[in-house]
Amino acid sequence: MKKLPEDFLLGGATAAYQAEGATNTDGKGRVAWDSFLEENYWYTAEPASDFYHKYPVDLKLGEEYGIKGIRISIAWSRIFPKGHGEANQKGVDFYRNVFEECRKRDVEPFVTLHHFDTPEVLHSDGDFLNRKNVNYFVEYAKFCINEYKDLVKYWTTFNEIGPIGDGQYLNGKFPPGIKYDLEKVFQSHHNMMLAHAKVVAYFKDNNFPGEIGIVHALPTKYPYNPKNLEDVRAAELEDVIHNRFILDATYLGDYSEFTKKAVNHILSVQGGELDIRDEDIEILTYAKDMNDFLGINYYMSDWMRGYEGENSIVHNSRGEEGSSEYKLDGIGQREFDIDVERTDWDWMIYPQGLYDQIMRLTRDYPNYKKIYITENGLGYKDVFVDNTVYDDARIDYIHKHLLAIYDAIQDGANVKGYFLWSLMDVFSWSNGYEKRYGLFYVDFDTQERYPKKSATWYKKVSETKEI
Ligand code: BGP
Repeated sequence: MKKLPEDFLLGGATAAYQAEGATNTDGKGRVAWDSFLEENYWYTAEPASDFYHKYPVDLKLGEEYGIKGIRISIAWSRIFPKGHGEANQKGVDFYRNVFEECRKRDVEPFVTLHHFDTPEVLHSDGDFLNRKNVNYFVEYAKFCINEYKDLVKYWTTFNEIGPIGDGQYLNGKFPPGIKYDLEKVFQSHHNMMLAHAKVVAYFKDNNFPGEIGIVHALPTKYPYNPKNLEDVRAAELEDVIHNRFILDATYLGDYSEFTKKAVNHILSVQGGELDIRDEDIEILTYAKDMNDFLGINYYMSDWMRGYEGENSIVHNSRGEEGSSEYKLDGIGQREFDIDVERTDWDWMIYPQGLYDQIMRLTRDYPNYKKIYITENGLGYKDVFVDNTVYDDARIDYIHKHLLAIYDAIQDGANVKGYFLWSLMDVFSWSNGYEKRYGLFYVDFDTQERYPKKSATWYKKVSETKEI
C-alpha cells in the first residue's frame, strides 16, 4: 500500500458557468456562452447543477465525503454585469455567502477569477485579443481580491488559457467559434498571460494574505513513432501550441528561442503575426518568480504524426468513440488508433503522461514553487441504479493518476494536492449533460444529489492518504 503525504489535500473542482445555473438571476450579465450554446448545441447552462441555490447541499456533502478543498470560480458578470463599472451587490453577496459556507464546512475554497466566461459585452469586443479587456480583467481581479481577502487564501487568475485559445480560435467549439486561426490562438495566450502577470504583481506587491497562481491544462504530446523525425517535430510543435508557450510566459517571463522558432514556423505555414511588445516582456519577467503555485489540469495525452495538407478538426461532442479528427498543416495530426485506452470522447487515458508532465515542469521550469493537480477525472456515461452509480471505471482512473502523482512526489516533485473534476456532476461545455464526471450524481430534473461509489472510495483516500 502506498501513501500520499499527510498534508496532501484531496478536493473537488467546479466552475461557475457549469455549476450555478441562474444565468440571469440577481442582475447577472450575459456571457457569450448564453447564445452560443443556444445556437450551436442541444443544451444550455440552465439548469446546470443549480449550485446558485444548492451550494449549501454540495458543501455539506463535501464535508461528509472528506473533501478538503473546492475549486470555485467567480462569474465575472455576476460582479460586473458589463465587465466593468459599478459592482452588482447581489453578485458580490452571493460569493461571500458561498465562501462563508466553505469556511463553515471546513472546505478550503480555491478561487478562480476566470473560467471561460468573459462578460458578453467584452467578449464581443474582442475578448482578450483586445488589450482594453486585459485591463478590465485586472480591475475586476483587484476588486475581488480586496473584497474577499478575509475569506479566500488561494487565488487563481485563469483556468486554462490554452483551451480557451484552442476552443475560441482553433477548433471553434467555444464562442466565437473561429477555426484554424493560429495567430489569434497565440495572441490570446499572450494577452491573457499578460493579464495574469499584472494581477500576480499586484497581489504580491501589496502583500495580500494567501497565495496566487494559475491553472494550465497540460496534455502531454508524444511522437507516434519516436524514431520518425517528422513525428518528433509534430509532437514538439503541438507541445508549443498547448503547453510550452504559456509555460514560458509563466516561468521564464519571455519566450525561449526554441518556442519563438516554433511559433514562427507555425505562423509561416498557417499565416499571422503576433503583437508582443517589450513592455509586455518586462511585465511577464517581473512576475515570473511570484507564482505561488501552478495548477495542472490533466486528462489525456496525444500521439502525433507529421502532417501536411488541409486543416481539419472534427470534435466528437456526442461521445461517439472514433469520430475525432485533428490535422493541422505543417504542424501534425493526432493518431487515435494506438494501444491506449480512451474514453467515448476519444480522450486517451494515460496516467504516465501526468507523471511525465509534472517531471517536465520540475526540470524545465525549476523556479516553480509547488503544484496542485487542479483537474483530472473521467467523463463517462454514468448508469444510475439503486440511487447511485457503480463507477468502478472512475475509481480505477483516479487511482492510477494518484499513483502517477505519488511517483512524481517520490522523484522530487512538490505536488500538494489533487482536485477531482468534478465535485458533483456539471454539464460539459461542448459535450452537454451526458458527459458526467462528478463524485455526486445530479438528477438534473429534481436537482437531487446521490453520492456515487467513487465518493465513498475517495473519502477513504482523503482520510487515510492510502492509495
Ligand atoms: C477542462 C475545464 C473544465 C471541464 C473539463 C472537462 O478543460 O476546465 O471546465 O469542462 O475540462 O472537459 P469536458 O467538459 O470537455 O469533458
